[in-house]
Amino acid sequence: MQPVTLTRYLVEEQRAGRISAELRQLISVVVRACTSISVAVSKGALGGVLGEAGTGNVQGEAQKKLDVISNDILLEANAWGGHLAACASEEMDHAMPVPDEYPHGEFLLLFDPLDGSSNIDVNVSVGTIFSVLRCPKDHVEAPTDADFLQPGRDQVAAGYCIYGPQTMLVLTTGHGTHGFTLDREQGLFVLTHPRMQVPAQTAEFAVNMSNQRHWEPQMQAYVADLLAGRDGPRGKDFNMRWIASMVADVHRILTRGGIFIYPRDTKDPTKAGKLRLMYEANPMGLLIEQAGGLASTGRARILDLPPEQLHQRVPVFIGSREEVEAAERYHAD
Ligand code: P6P
Repeated sequence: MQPVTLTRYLVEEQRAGRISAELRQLISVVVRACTSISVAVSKGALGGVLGEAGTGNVQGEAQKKLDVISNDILLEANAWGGHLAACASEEMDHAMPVPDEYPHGEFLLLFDPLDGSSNIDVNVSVGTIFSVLRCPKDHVEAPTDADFLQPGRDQVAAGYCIYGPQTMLVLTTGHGTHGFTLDREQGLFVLTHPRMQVPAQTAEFAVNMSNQRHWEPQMQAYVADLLAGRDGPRGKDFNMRWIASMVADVHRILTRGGIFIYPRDTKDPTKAGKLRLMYEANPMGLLIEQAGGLASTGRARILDLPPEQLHQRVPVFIGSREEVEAAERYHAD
């Protein structure tokens, strides 16, 4: 049987009435931009794209050259198509409406153009995370940040592209989570992981242990019991992985199970966690839930959170259903 390309998958989803022609076009444009980002990332030192850009972003983080390059690639690719009203990005203070010389469409696009960029210079997997929302009332002439403040359950599509040993796209339009691998020779994505399922149980957790002294007592107790292993209350040994690239850690969890945690901590009491709700936790949460997993703040479902700010942060417990539920029990104070 002929391999199913992303183009064929999207045409068949549209024919089945599960996505519109406009959403199909939007996803195709975003994925083409990710292919360009994959080329830029893979050049590394040969492309003069490593290192700092010498600028900072709204998060107060120093931008890498590839952060800025990836952001520009996504903005340029999505400007003229007529399917978007505006973009919002980790790298931009505020939402950016589509230029007036182009028609405005019914969708809003959010992205972290290059997540995990601290790993770029050491050649560890990084990725692009994206989320698609509808414009309020399906059309907004002058979009603002407020138009993006919709709960994650309202996303019409979400995905990431991971730039690792393989470049892979993992996508959901609300009908399961599916993985596509880039065939570089033909320059197209092939469906290689249909209907991904997160195993309900796991013996592997992902957390940055160096923050342990800053965690809430509930989080301390939960992780202490993981570390106690088979002699402790959990009755089994756990393994730990931390890549410090959310796309890579979540991809491993989608593939073999696990729980990824970035909890609230007291390092900076003004922040509710490190990860951003709108373009990290929400898209990853939809992908994981569509694959049978759970996405929680430890106390509430991430996709139900009513956003208050475009760049707001949120505690994240995401992955294997039964393990996220176990972590929630420790936080059910
Ligand atoms: P830390 C990358 O900067 C990121 O936003 C996520 O991709 C990753 O999971 C996390 O931060 C790593 O944070 O504190 O371990 O460097």
